[in-house]
Amino acid sequence: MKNLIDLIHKADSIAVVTHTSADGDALGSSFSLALALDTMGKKVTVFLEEPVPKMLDFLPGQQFVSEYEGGTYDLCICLDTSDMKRLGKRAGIYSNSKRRITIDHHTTNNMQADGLWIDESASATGEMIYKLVKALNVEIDREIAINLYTAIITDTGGFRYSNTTPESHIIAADLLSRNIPSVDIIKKVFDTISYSKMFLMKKTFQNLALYFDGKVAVSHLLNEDIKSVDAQNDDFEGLVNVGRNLEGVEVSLFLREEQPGVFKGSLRANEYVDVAQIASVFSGGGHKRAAGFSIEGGLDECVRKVLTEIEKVL
Ligand SMILES: [Mn+2]
Repeated sequence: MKNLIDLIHKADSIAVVTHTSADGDALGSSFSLALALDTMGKKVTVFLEEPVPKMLDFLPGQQFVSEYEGGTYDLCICLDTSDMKRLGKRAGIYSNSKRRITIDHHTTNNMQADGLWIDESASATGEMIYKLVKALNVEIDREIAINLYTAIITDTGGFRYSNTTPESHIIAADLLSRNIPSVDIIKKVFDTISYSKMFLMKKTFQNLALYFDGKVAVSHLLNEDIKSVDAQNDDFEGLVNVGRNLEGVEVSLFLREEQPGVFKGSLRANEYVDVAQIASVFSGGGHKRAAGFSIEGGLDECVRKVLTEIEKVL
């Protein structure tokens, strides 16, 4: 922490980056940190790969988002990102900056940094940013609190996932005391469903299949289905839980065909399977009970390859 604070104090211009397909933790962490750094008088810019998804458009701090137009930053802070590949087109902003900080809670982080802070026990990167902002002596105002609360509820699934700790609740309680519209945030993040998401959910249910005595659920979306609606990135959020929530299921696999023959795989486990280990076979990563990877080939072939790896650890 002392090293991170030194690096931040020494920097004037600071870039903040996070992973592609940024979710509530990625964006909430980025905007809350940007707001805090701005309060400290830093020149802060947030670089994103995609526009902020509609379900997260209420997050304060979006005025710091900008297009990258070249230049080198004193410091680049990378959040919630385990691998350079996940920075997409913005990898150069990080690698070319004078100093680099990575703050993350993924178990399989392999980023290079001058200041590296990995805390696998944190439910969300937002929990770590909460501690950092406090350590920087910046007041956690309502705008910062909205971002951090969104980060924590996103990554804990509303305090439902096994990564939820007493500390998640203690931090959330402190954030709630700052007069944030928590009911509206929860409704927006978890309950409001776009038309395209409802269509993709219907397809996900239709395609659900069970293996290994019902311990493994597999579903998929084909590229043609995805293209038939104007699907946004957040429309895919949580579809892997359709299989995960079925009684008796330990592992849920969800494959989405991003381009013909190229699938993005999501894995979830309920109690005992380490899916990060399975994802790593396909050069992916993540957490013990939630991981992701990419795989190329036909649908049946991809399903078979992943099932083979799941069977080994079941
Ligand atoms: Mn996260």
